[in-house]
Amino acid sequence: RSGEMSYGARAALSSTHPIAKRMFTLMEEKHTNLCVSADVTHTQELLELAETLGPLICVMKTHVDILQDFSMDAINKLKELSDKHNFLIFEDRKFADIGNTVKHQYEGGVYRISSWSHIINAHSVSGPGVVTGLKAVGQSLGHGCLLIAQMSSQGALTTEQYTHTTVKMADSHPDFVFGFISGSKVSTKPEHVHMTPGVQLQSGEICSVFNLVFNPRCFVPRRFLGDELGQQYTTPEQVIRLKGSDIIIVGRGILSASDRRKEAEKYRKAGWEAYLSRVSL
Ligand code: S5P
Repeated sequence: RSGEMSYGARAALSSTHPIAKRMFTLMEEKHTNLCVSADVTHTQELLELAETLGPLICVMKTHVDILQDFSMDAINKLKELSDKHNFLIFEDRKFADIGNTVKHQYEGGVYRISSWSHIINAHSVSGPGVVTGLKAVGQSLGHGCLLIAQMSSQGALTTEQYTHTTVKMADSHPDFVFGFISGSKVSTKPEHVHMTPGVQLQSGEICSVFNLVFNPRCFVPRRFLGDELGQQYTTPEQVIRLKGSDIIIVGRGILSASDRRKEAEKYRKAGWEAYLSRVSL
């Protein structure tokens, strides 16, 4: 069964997309299935995250439209760090328009996403034209796309039928779509990558004296952390071992820690151990 194949074995399949191949290979090399969601508002902080967490992650996910000081100069530095630490860049733009519009949004504007992001994602709601449009720009650049098959937020409209149709849409574009954003494994193809957001380690740390003084979040029960706007969390163990996904996407679980590197290492370890227990089933 595909969930029990190693990342390395999946990288070696001839039908695996070049980006997925690179991803599976570096995951195996670096022993990580952690994607950090770098949801910060300043480029300096973004670059600091890339430098300190780079060795621990397989992918850095960005939302460049929340940066207050976006510049191509910062993006070029991010690209250098992605080479230095061997991780892929994923701009979480969630394209969702007609093919012609997304083509322009991907290639042009202020952000020129296609010039630097290895991976992008798209909603399938507008139909296959969204993929055709994005592919017209990204395929020749060697980039790849993930389709959003399920969402982590409460009340998401991604029904079973929607998810199923999204998988079929991916199947018709294997030369560009290499996987999914989803809560669980939605495709049976071992060449498909599944990336899951809405991940936090369940057991909260016992608050240290330092945290009691400087981190007021320490007092807040976990169910109120980050989900007052509908976000829902599961653990790395659940996502990788039970739900059969491949990569955990973690934002605030790491970003709100006082020591981000130490926290990221906890997530890397939890995700990797869950993977090892799955492949050795
Ligand atoms: O269904 C989704 C899809 C995505 S890509 N739910 C999500 O939360 N995301 C993104 O993952 C979201 O935009 C954010 O950047 C990240 C989750 O952040 P966290 O702080 O809740 O871990």
